[in-house]
Amino acid sequence: METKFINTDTLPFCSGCGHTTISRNTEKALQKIGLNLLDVILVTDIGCHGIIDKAFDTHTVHGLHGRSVALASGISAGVNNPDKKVIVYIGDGGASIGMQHLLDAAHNGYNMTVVVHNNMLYGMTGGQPSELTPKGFKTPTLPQGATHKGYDICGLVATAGASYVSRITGIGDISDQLAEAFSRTGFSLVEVMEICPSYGVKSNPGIKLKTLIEEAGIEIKVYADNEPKAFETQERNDLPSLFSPSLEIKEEFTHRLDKPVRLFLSGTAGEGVQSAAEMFIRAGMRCGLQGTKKGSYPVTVGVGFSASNLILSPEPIFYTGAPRPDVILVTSEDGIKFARKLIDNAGEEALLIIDSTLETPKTRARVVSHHFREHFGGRNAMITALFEYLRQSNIISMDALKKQFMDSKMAANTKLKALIEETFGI
Ligand SMILES: Cc1ncc(C[n+]2csc(CCOP(=O)(O)OP(=O)(O)O)c2C)c(N)n1
Ligand code: SF4
Repeated sequence: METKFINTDTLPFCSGCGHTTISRNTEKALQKIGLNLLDVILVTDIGCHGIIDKAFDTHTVHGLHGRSVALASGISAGVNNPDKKVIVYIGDGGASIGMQHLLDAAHNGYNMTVVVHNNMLYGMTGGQPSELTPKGFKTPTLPQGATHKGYDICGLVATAGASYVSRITGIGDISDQLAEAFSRTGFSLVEVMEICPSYGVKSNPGIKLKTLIEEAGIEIKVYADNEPKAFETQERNDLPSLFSPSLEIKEEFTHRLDKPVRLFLSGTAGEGVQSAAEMFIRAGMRCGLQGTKKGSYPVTVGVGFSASNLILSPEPIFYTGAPRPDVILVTSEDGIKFARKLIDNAGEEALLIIDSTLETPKTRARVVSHHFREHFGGRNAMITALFEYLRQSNIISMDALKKQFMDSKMAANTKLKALIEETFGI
C-alpha cells in the first residue's frame, strides 16, 4: 500500500490556493521516490504555507519567518544521513527575509530541497509585496503595482552553487518536478509560481498565471543541474548523527508518574539553574519518561534571573508551556521576582520549594523551605533543591538523578559530592 503522508482530505488553505497543489504533489512525489514517513523532515516557515505541518505525518518543524532554511541547515548537518530527506517549505516573503540563508545553504551544499511557494505576496498578513513580486503586480497594500522587478531567486541560488534548481508553474500535476528535486543529494530548490486567490486575484482582476509569467519575463526552466555537492567538514564527520545510538538516553530506572508533572525552576543567572534543569529532565528520561525543558533568561545571559520550565510525562508532550506548574523551586532573590506571578496564582495542590534565605511570599501553595544556599552554596542550590523535591515526591528513582549528577562536572567537587551523598542518602 502507498504511504499516506497527508492525514486529511481537507487542507487548511483558501479554495484555489496553489499551496494545496504543492502539498498534494509533495505527497505524490514522495510516494514516487518511495520514501517512508519518518525518513522525511519537513521544515516549514511562517506564512499560510506553514500551517500545513499538522497535516503531514512526517517529522515536522516550524521555523521563524525567513529562518527555516537556517534551521534546516542545522537539522541536515546534525542528522548527517543521506537517507533522510529534509524538505523546506517557504513563501516568497520568507525567501526574501531569509535570502542570505538560502544563498549560504546553496553555497555550502547542505542536503535539502527548498520549495519556494511564490504567490508573489505575503499571504498570511493580507497581501504585502515581497522581494520576489514581479514588476507591475498589484497587491492590496500596493494597488499601483510593484515598481521594480523582483529578485530571480533561482538564478541567485544557482550561482551560489546549488546542485539542482528549477522554476515551475504550480498548476496541475507537478509531482515529477518535485520528485526530481527531492531525489537530489546536496542543495536543491524548486520555485513554484502561483497566485493567491484571496489577495492576488482580487488585486489583479482577470489575471492568468501563465500570461503574467510570460509578460513579466519570468523563465520557467531548470536553472542548475550539477553534480551533487554535499556539505562536508572534518568537524561534521567527527560528530555523531542526531540519530546516533550513542546519543540515546537508555531507560535504566523506574518512575511513579501516572500523569505529567510540571516544574518551574527560578534562580539567578550563572548559578547552574539550566544545568540542574537538564540533569533532572535527563534523569526522568532515564526512567522512561518523556521530557521537555524550556529555558528563560534575559538576553544578557550573565545577569538577572534564570528560569526553566520542565515537564516530565508518561505520555508524549504536545504543549511545552505550564501556566500553573505543580512545583515551583526558587533559590534566589532574582528567582523569586521572576516567579512572583506563578507563586501568586499557585493553588493549594502546588508545592513551593524555597531557599530559607528568602522571605516566604504569601501563597496558597504548600511551602517547603531549606538551607540550600547556606549548606551547598548558591551555585549548587538548584540541583540540591531538586534532590530535595525528589526525596519528598519519589516521582522518579533517586538513582537516576544521582547518575546524572555523578556524570556531570559538578561531581568533580569532592566536598559537594560527599555533602550531597550524606544529605540525600545516595
Ligand atoms: C520576522 C517576522 N516578520 C514578520 C512577521 C509577520 N508575518 C507573519 S506571516 C507573514 C507573511 C508570510 O508571507 P509568505 O512568507 O510569502 O508566506 P504565505 O503566507 O504567502 O504562504 C508575515 C510578514 C513574522 N511572523 N516574523
Ligand atoms: S490567503 Fe492566499 S496564500 Fe493564504 S491560504 Fe488563502 S489563498 Fe493561500
